Amino acid sequence: MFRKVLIANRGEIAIRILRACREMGIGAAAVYSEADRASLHVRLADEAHGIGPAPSRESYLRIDKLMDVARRAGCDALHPGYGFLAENAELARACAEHGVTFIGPSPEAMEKLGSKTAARQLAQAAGVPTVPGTLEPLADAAAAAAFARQAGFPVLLKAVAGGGGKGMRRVESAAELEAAWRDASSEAINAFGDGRLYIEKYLERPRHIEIQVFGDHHGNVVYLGERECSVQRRHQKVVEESPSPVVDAAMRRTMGEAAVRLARAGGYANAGTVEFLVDPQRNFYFLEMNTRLQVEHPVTELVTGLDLVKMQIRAAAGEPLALRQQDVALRGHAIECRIYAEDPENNFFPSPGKIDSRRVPAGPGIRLDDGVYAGWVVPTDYDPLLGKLIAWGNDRAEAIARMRRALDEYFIGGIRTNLNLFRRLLAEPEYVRGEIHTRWLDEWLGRPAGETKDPQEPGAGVAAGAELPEALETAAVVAAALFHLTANGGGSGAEDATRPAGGAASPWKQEGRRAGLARNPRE
Ligand code: MV4
Repeated sequence: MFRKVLIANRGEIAIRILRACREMGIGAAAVYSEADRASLHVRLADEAHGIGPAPSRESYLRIDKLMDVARRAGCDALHPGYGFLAENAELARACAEHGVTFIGPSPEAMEKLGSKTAARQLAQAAGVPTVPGTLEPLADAAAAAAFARQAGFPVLLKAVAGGGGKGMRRVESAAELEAAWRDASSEAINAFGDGRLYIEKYLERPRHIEIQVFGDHHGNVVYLGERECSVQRRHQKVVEESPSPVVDAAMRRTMGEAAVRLARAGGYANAGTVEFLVDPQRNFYFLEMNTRLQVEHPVTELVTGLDLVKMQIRAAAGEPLALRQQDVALRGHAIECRIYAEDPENNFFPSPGKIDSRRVPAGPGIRLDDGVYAGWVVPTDYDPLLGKLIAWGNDRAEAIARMRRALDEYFIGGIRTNLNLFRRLLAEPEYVRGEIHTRWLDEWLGRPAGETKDPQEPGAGVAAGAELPEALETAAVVAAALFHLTANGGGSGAEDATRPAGGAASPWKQEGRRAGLARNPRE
């Protein structure tokens, strides 16, 4: 086993990895940028090493600095977390050159699966269904037009090096193709330094369902159920759950076996995720493979009872998988909410700043993976993910009930967060019925007044940001202001500033709070 792991990341995922190291009796070295000097991952680590200025280009993305810390601190392994360099084959290569074990797949597997067209070829060869489209990069817009004539519109141009929806354009007709080609290609050059495109038939309102796979270095690969990740906004996942409300045992097995075939074909080891689009008839199509531990891994951990980070460390150290496919059993249901320092009432504008107070949820079935503390200033330099709230229940209804209960316990003061969005979302009948798809959240957020329900007041809600009658709005603002003064010592500007300690606000106060904040976003 390793002596000391270098944790090449920050925030909640650095802490998650640190916790696994502690439980395994392995040392851990943290790294930090100048913006993270006082961050929780640094405070919790056995040792921490500065790696440069705040911008990630000058710190968390510097392979040379990471290798220097690994050497100085005597680390024999490196965990990249997610984001930053997690899917960078050059980091995996540098680790190998420096005698440091990279906790993840080989650089070859990462490169093969990083090219979307190469991954599609691999999937096709492994008998994994793919969206109808090209398996090779297209030569030009004319080649795209030829495919579209055959397959019919709409089609989707995608970047070969893509991910996260960048370099992607939906095309409705032949007339739009030239311009869409230029837009997608230049966006891909800017984002990835690679302007090559391929094309697929456009699937309308698919679900996004992904399979967790795990391989060791002895040829064993298993699948660990699926995650339903359809609730997204602008390609950012917002809520994830396992199992998916639409996947039954037979479908899980078919998708799981397909995902394992792809992982085997790619020579894949360690934790990976195979993403699928699923149409309303429940046909599934391979989308892409993520060669890292994912943000939403806790929902899989809670339903499988496994510790994916410990499994990653053991597999990287050469240990064979401790379980076979028939040993994998799913129990209950888990849901994750990504808690962001952003303001849903103000176009999801990032809201960094000082967390002046905080009360965290706990109790049966609740897990909180976060990386913050009261008194800490959320830096502006990075993704404003504060942490993840995860609820487990014996079934989906219990998981939802626990999540709603935990959200009502949760208080973060001093900054805006998206907590209130989750309070509304988890009470939305369509969400509760599992009737979701990849455009659902955008459509739900755009619905006019009266069509989304207040969490505390079923059937009678007014949408956030909705117009109240003028007199009622004035009354609501006054009520909110009074509540600030009497219950909250003057108010702090937090989205939750009017929330009383120990319980949910009344529907009236909730409405007043929303109306007041919507009118005076920075008060
Ligand atoms: C698609 C699609 C519909 N049809 N491909 C978005 C991110 C990128 N990785 C793939 N994406 C999509 N590919 C075809 N042929 C719809 C999306 C898509 C999407 C996929 C997963 C999760 C959220 C999404 C939101 C919008 C569009």
